[in-house]
Amino acid sequence: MVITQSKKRFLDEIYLMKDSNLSPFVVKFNKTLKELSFYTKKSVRKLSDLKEYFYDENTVKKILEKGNDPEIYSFCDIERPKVVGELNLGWTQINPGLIGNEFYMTKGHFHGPNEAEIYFCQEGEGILILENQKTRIIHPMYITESSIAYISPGFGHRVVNVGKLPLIFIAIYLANSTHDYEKVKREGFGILVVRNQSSRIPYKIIPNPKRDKENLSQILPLKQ
Ligand code: PAN
Ligand code: ZN
Repeated sequence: MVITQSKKRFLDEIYLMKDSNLSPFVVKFNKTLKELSFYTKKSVRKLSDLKEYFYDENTVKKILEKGNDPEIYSFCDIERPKVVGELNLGWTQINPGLIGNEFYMTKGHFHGPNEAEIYFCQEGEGILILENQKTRIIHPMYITESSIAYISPGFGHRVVNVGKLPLIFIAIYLANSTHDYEKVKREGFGILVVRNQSSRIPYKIIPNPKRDKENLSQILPLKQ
């Protein structure tokens, strides 16, 4: 059965009219368990899940061949019904570490063209990579405790932990939004965030050498 947009909207409105579907709630971040006190889904991403996402494939291979498979990050989500008007709440912890010269990071993804998101950084230090899907312009943002980032619709996003401690952030996004990982898996983002041993600042941003030369992105200066 084909459900048209207007029928879907109508069904969503019916759903939202039922009070029983909309019980408000409060959730707490449990520091000891490193998760939310309540969630509907928890995911752990190890190096083997991110094989194609790190630049240095040889180092990835060597680590896995030795029988090591470090946890890169974990995240819990409170997923609400996929109707217009509902929001999901996500919590992510990225561990500190490096694969070759590249810092631990999330896979990163693109949402649909009309789907914005907000990130709130609770603790740690990181770079939020934002890439405009249309223009491919990269907007790197420095985030740390209390930073709140508005991710406009159409911007792919990845978080890189450049600190020595875990980086923790909250995400608020549309419950009916879509997550596209394939594009990132295929070509990565336009920049890599790598260790910088010759400077006071322990990281630097470099263009992603794997990106097709014709598709090289313009990289804006890091926003503090
Ligand atoms: C976040 C991310 C979370 C994990 O909740 O899903 O940080 O990152 P990846 O999804 O890229 O593996 C979010 O942006 N949700 O839309
Ligand atoms: Zn997202």
